[in-house]
Formats: sequence, structure tokens, C-alpha cells
Amino acid sequence: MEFPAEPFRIKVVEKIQKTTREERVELLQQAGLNLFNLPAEKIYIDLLTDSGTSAMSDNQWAGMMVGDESYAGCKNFFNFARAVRDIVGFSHIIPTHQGRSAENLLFSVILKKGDLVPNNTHFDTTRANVLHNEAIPLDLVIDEGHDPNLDHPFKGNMDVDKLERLIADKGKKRIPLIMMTVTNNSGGGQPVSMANLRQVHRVAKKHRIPFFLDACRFAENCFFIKEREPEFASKSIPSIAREMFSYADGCTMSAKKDGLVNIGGFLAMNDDTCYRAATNLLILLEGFPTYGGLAGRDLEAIARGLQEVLEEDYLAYRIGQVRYLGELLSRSGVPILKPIGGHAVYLNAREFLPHLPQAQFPAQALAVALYREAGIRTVEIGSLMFGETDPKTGKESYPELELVRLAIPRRVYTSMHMQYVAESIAQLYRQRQSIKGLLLVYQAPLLRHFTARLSEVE
Ligand code: PM9
Repeated sequence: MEFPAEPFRIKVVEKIQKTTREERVELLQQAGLNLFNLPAEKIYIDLLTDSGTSAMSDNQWAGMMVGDESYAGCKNFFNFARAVRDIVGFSHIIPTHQGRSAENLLFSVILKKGDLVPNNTHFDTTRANVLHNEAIPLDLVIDEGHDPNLDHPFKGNMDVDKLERLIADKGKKRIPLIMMTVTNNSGGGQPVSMANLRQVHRVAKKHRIPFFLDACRFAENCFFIKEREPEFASKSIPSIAREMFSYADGCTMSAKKDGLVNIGGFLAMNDDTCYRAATNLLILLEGFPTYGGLAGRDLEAIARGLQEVLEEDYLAYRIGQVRYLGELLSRSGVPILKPIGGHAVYLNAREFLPHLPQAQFPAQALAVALYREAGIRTVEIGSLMFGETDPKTGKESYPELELVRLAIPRRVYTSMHMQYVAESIAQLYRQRQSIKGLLLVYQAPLLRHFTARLSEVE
């Protein structure tokens, strides 16, 4: 079956609210045309993120009831550590309250001023945490990864020649770690192949540079490997995951994605010295090493979520649902990034709104219009998120891609919701000429998209 039906049935429902266009126009004005500022209850379909928005299973909810809230050594920590170690195989597992705190711990102990961090593409929090430690994030995704119309099975791969050249030019002393994001969120939720992971592993090993995975969507990446790399067609998803992690020395993880929970994360590694330093910082910033900023019940939900996420019928449904939405849009002629990613469909705003220059934030303008017309919230991944204003000259730099991401929460929406989204976007596409550009009214120095305020160009 091309789009497998849900491998679950629904036991609890949550009402969602429809609003009028007039209400949404008013709400957008109050929000400074920033969708992060909208009250969530005024959103009909919320595709802002797939992070922390999953529906937990009855098994996970049952796990919440056996939360052991002892300060130290709670039983759920041991279940959590066992579940994580079964998948990643690293010696040390540090729980954190979410992914960016794992990044902060890792980078704080491993980076110094002027260091370089190669990645396929840094996610925004990863980039910001590297910069916060006065190091430089470098994106070395393959050239194919920059072309939104090119079909390639593993567009998240790292350009290994570029990586070798970087090490030869800058010297390995300036590169304390190599990172790979699976799947590559900022590049369109595109997977990384096992072949590429092996190559990067070989380069890292040759130069004795630690290799870490940003593993937020590791299970979705494994599904693509099984589907697209013939060598893995008959392998089980857990065995693919084990092989994937075997090429790395550690990982950061936001369990809010492929942990199928609403909060949580971890940092895992083999190196004892790095572990000790990160643990000391953990106690200062997050909490004791057996809870790391989480309740015992949260640790139990992660332990169970990590097992469920590796079930093949779940992954076939998950990837299938995202693909279903993408194909409905493609059939209506809406320009989307190809191939369709694992957790999201990305609208190509440059092609959707060719009349708007990058200086007028076409992707944000499209996201705002979609909320105004249909009550659907999405997120901009373009010049608002990744553009920068030079503080000295005031000059703007722009990213290559202008995308609007429709991130699909896990196990939350039905295929009828996907049809509503596709029809609303197709309708907006037909009236695209009416969409106006935007101007920045306020921006923060780091991660500006979260708090920016904008207005419409008249
Ligand atoms: N990703 C996302 O929506 C949530 C934050 S922005 C609305 O895609 C990667 C690849 C991510 C990611 C978060 C983090 C940080 C690290 N790497 O949000 O701190 O996609 O748990 O994870 C978001 P936390």
C-alpha cells in the first residue's frame, strides 16, 4: 500500500477551533506577523513543528503513572538509559530537558574560540549554540542538497571532499568534532545514507576527530535507508539504527521528535573525560545526572517512545502520511522541495511568490497568508530564520533557500486533515499574486525568528 493507514486507533480526542478570517487578521496584527506569537488555541491545524507535539500511546501514558520521582537514582532513569543504550550503544547517557541543552553541554566542554564545526546543515539551535561558544558552524551538505527541484535519494549527505579539504586547509586541531544531522532538517528533512555515514566515519577516524550525530529524527532516517539503500532492504530498523550509531562517537538528541514525547532529550558519548565535564555542567544547569531536568515519568515515556518509534508499521505510516500531503500538493502544481522529506513538506516560497524579492521575506509572507486564509500555522525556514543583518553595515545576507515548512506532528492529524491542508494551499496558490512582502520592525541579535516583529509592505 502506498500510503498505509494509521497503525493505531484513537482513544482520546482534543477539540480544535476554527476561527474567522477577520479574527485571524486581528490576531496576526497583535502577533507582529510572527506566527510564534499566536495563541495556539486560535490555530486550526498546527504544523509549526513536529517537536514536542506527538500524541503519546496508551503504553507511554501508562508509563507516566509508574514515574518514580526520587531525586536520585529513580527506576525510570535505568529504564531510559537501557532503552537509549540499546539503540545508540554509547557508554555514557546524560538525560537533558531537550535537544538544545544537550548541544549546549557538548559544545561548552568541547569547543573553544575560533574552532570550526562541520555539519551537513546545522539546525538553528545547533548553529546558535556553536556561535554562543565563539566557534564557527560550517555547512558541508552535498551540492545536490541546495537544489530544491532535484530528486536525490540522500540529499542530506555530507560532501566528504569538502570535509577532507577543510581538515587539510584549517588543520584538525581547529576541528574538535564533526557533526551530522539525521535527517537533515534545515535542508528539507532529507536523509543521510549509511554509505555516507561510513565515509564520514572513516575521515573522522583517520584524523582522530570525534564524530557526533544530531539524532533527533534517527528512526525516520533509518526508514529511508531501508527503503533506498538496497543493502538494507531486508534488515530490521533496530539493526539499521545500531549500525548508524556504530559509526559515531556520540550524539545529541531531542526526544521531542523521534522519542515520541512532549519533552526530553539526551547527550550520549563514549569518551570518559568529555562525559565527566558534561556531567559537572549538567548538575549546574539541568539537574542531577539521573534526571537531567526531567521528571521520572518523562524518562519512562521516552524509554517507551524510543521502542515504539522503531516499529516498522509506525514508520511506514509516518513517512507515508508526509508523502501523501506532498503528493497532493505536487498534483495541484504547488512548488515543493523534492524529494518529500521525512517529517515535513517544504513549500518553495521563491517559486510560489516570484514577485517578492528575498529582502521582503517571501517565505514568511507565505506562512502569514496561509494562517490568514486557512488557520494553518507553519514555520518559515528562509531569510527570517537564517538571514543576518551585519551590525556594522546594516547589510542583510540571505540563505539560498526560501522555504515554508509544514511539519507534521507524529500520530496527531488524520489524512482528512492532510486533505484540508493541501486544498487550502492549492487555493492560496491560485491567488498568490495578492500576497504582499514583509519588512522587519524588530529583531533580536540571535535566533531572531522566534521574537521578530514584521509589517506588510504597502
Ligand atoms: N527542532 C523544529 O521545529 C524545534 C525547535 S524550533 C521550533 O524542527 C535539530 C535537527 C532540530 C532541533 C529542533 C534541535 C533542538 C536540534 N537539532 O528543540 O531543543 O530539528 O529539543 O531540539 C525543532 P530542541
